[in-house]
Amino acid sequence: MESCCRILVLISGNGSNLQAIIDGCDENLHAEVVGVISDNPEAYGLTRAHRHEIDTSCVIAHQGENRADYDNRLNAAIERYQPDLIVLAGFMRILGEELVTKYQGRMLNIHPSLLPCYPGLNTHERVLAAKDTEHGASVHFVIPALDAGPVILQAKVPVYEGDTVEILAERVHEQEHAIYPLVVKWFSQGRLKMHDGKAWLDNEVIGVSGYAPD
Ligand code: NHR
Ligand code: GAR
Repeated sequence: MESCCRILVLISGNGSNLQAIIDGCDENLHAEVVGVISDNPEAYGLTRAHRHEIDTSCVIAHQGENRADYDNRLNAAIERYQPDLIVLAGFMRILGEELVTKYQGRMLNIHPSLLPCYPGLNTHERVLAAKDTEHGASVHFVIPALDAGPVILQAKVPVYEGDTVEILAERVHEQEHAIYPLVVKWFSQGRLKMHDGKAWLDNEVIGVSGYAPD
């Protein structure tokens, strides 16, 4: 890709994945984080963005506001950045079909489970309750159906007896920080696409469990 990929990151909280992507972009001439939007004005990720002189906006849901009105305000904030890629990084609001469709193929999410297992919230709790021995994270294209878009890359972690939610979450986070910047790099290089409801890397379909080198 000749021109720089303009990346907009949406957060709600700590922003450790945002940090990993900022750090990854520092080493990648193809990509730049041009803005960070948070639905939470207290999100620590906003401080991280400011440290890197990255522009930030907050789009805070009003009490009683319906989802369509929120999405319209979010859409206006997004448009100001003219992004080539939108990265959801711990963004905690479900987005409506119109907004997602507008950016389909240009919107990524990282989800803390081995999708299609455990879509939705509280994944670490559910993995422990089920006594699973394996857990992980998935990067996927966002489609209107929640956590159901085509998976691009997964990382697995073991679950040990005696693990707590905190310990397990930290183990998953470490893997997230490795895989998310890599996927962003692929996209910014023009190697990663979505079509026919599937993810493609270098013109090859990515399998349902994400890219795995032979
Ligand atoms: N929007 C669409 N249309 N599709 C997806 O795949 C999306 C999405 C928005 C966010 C991230 C997702 C995750 O990785 C994500 C994927 C929030 C909720 C949720 O239930 C679920 C999944 C994800 C993000 N949010 C509550 C809501 O009513 C609010 C919860 C809260 O504020 O604590 O929006 O897990
Ligand atoms: C990450 O583990 C991400 O997978 C998860 O929230 C964390 C955000 O951490 N995402 C969701 O649960 C989305 N519903 P971060 O703010 O430090 O990047």
